[in-house]
Amino acid sequence: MKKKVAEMMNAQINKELYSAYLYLDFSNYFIEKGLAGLANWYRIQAMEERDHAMLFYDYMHHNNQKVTLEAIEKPTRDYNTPLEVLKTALGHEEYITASIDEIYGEAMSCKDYRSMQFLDWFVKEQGEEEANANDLITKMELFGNDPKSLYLLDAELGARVYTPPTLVVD
Ligand code: OFO
Repeated sequence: MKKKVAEMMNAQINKELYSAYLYLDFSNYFIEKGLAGLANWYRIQAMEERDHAMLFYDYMHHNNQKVTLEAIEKPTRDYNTPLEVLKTALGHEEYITASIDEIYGEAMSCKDYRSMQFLDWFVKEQGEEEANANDLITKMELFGNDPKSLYLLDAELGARVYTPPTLVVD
């Protein structure tokens, strides 16, 4: 693996762990607001982000690359409503998509086909992440101002269960 690709993947481990930390704090926020379903949804999202970090971690080690774990930034609560949380999530996913695309571009420019194949899963995953974030915003805009509808939406999100990633590094 080329040095620059390895450096970008190492940085991505930190970004994915930050995603997990950010979403855990979203879960924390929703517990405080009495919205246990949204709290559940983001707690599971945090678990998925930890999985994403571990996929990069495993891929690096499987390719004899040194992994350096950096400090994880503190999430800042710069939102005041559930809808603002969901919009923050979408903005964050767009940032992660751009980051994955940058690594992909670097791998492509140095003909690192193995890394491109590994990253293909993340390219698809980011499409799903952004679609989910947009879907939640739409639902919150439609139903968030009506307490009964919000209760039902929260119940729907409370049914989400954790599933491990379909990608395996071996
Ligand atoms: Fe790792 O996909 Fe969200 O951030």
